[in-house]
Amino acid sequence: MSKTIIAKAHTNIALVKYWGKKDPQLMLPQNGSISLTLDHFYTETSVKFEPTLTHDQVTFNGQRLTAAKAQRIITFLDLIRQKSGETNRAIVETRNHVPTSAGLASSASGFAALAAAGSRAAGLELSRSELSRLARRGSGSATRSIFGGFVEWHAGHDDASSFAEPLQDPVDWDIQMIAVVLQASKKPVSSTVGMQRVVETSPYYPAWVDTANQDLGAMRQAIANKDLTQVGTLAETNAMRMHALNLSAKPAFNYFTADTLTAINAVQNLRAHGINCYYTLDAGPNVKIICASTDTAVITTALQQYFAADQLIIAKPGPGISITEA
Ligand code: 2P0
Repeated sequence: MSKTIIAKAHTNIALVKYWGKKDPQLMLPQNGSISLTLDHFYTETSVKFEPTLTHDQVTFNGQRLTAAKAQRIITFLDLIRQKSGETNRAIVETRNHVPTSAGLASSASGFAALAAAGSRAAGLELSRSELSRLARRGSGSATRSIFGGFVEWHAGHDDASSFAEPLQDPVDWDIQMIAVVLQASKKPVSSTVGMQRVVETSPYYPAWVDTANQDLGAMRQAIANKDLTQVGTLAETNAMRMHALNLSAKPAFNYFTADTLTAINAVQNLRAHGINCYYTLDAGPNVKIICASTDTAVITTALQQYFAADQLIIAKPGPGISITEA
């Protein structure tokens, strides 16, 4: 009889970003990336394969999804069926533990949890590294969410060589992120579409790949040295280079809002006043501030000139996936 398996995966924020695929089918990235898994944001997903079903049933935050909305999840379940020989359809219930409408919902924790729960429910016993490869097929950033702490995703050159590994877990030094949660004011370009467009049209793309590869070595060293200044400086520069790709695409696009620039300026101003803090940005308007917990009060006080207290969420390094049987 098929079991119900529950998996929990935390989201991650890239410090050296993934922004472009060299193989969209296998989801192989153009460059490796390094991230920090966060404790505050996670997805819990249960999967059960059920002989009586004629279609996969997907419920997201308590709401049943239409087949069209669940298509990416169904395609991923098909991949699990193909690998395991499981022939039944599945009941999938997934819940994102992020603040309501925070815009931080991430395919990273979602596909990591689905890979872990789905593969186990289908009878596969995958290693963490095999799970990372499987999660990659759902969404690139999910490759990293299998692991806790600082994580590196090796770009690789084929399915077997493109997976993530822990760089440092647990993280036993003082580094955290303050997420500044902002509302998107315009229809965003999806990550998948945006990164493909920059690969195809930005004249700066080769320079991005070169510098991102250099950033990987420097970031590994900064993490090993537990050096917040170096981690933050490298992450901030890398993030802005990624966003510069978007500005240089044809047609150009960007994820910034006026509030994004306000938050960036606030971080720069704090730094000018001696506070060791840095920002990074992903495919949306939210700003994540990299800092030590000892500076939480001074940073949140400064940010509250512009934003409400509940727009500022403090996240610490978080764990890798956990898998349980219901
Ligand atoms: C990252 N992002 O490294 C980068 C930085 C956003 C900016 O990975 O097409 O949802 O599913 O592989 O992983 C977001 O893109 O894209 C992302 P797909 P994904 O975290």
